[in-house]
Amino acid sequence: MTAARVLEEKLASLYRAGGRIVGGVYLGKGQEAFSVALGLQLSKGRDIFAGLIRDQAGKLAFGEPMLDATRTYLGSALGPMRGRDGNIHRGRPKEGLPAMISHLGSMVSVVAGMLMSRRLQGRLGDAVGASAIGDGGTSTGAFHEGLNLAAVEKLPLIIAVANNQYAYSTPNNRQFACANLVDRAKGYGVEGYEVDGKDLLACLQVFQHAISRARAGHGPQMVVGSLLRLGGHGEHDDASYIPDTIKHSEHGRDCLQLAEECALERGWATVTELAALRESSQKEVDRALAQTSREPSPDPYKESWRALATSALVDEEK
Ligand SMILES: Cc1ncc(C[n+]2csc(CCOP(=O)(O)OP(=O)(O)O)c2C)c(N)n1
Ligand SMILES: [Mg+2]
Repeated sequence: MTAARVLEEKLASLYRAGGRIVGGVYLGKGQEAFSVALGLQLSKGRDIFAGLIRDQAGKLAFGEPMLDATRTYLGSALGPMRGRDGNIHRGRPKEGLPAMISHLGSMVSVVAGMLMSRRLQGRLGDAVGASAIGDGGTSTGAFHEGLNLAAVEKLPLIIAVANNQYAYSTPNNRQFACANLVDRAKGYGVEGYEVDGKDLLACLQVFQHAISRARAGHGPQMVVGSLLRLGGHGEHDDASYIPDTIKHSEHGRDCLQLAEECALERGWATVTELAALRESSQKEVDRALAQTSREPSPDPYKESWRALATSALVDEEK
């Protein structure tokens, strides 16, 4: 969580400084606990994790190298997308990290398809696949079709719904009429859970349970975490439409600060250790950026314009 926060703070300042980052910057501030609790409990090499634009923390926890993020944002030819895809559209399908197509539901059927193909080839084993989604994304056709298919096929799919109260500027009460998004799980015969998405321990527990249910053959599991996006939709957006009453409510509390308070209270870390953690994250981010800055951009005259799946990253899922 700390590494993701420090990295994203740095990406935000590079974006504001101008010139270094082409395209948007979309951050996960306030969503790190929910994201990390999932990414940490999946295992790279066995499971699949389709994180979205607010899942920097979960991706690092899953094992995506920090360089993948800096190289994609800064357009290095040595990055996983060879400097040709912007910001968050990166992945390593062979390692269980499908590249994000869209934030709005398309990854549910991608992960379901990856699980189906492994099953048909007899190599699914006890792997699970996780697909992140936002509150807004749960109203798209892609989400409903993907979830329905996964439920019918009883796929070991975890759907992590980060309900950050807004889809860009549209609040929950203009998005859906059900009492809680978890009701959508019931409608498809899927097991669903609600959790305080700012509470790291609660998130770890609920994802542990959901992942073990999926591994044990109980079909898709939907976890809805409530939290607040502690920033704009992207760094271009000042989020002025979010009222102060919400920002200053329980929803608006910072999950990283809460996790640090929890670690201190329980004696799991000291103030000095937490400061050292921030410092080592800072160094890691600085190293990744310094290395990326020395790397070449893609050369359009020499570039092979074939797709990701034909490069060294050839997808074992095909
Ligand atoms: C078809 C389509 N419409 C609109 C967008 C722009 N867009 C990207 S994310 C987003 C809001 C998504 O809200 P939510 O699912 O709640 O996720 P959050 O951004 O809150 O994490 C919008 C409108 C898009 N990418 N694709
Ligand atoms: Mg949202």
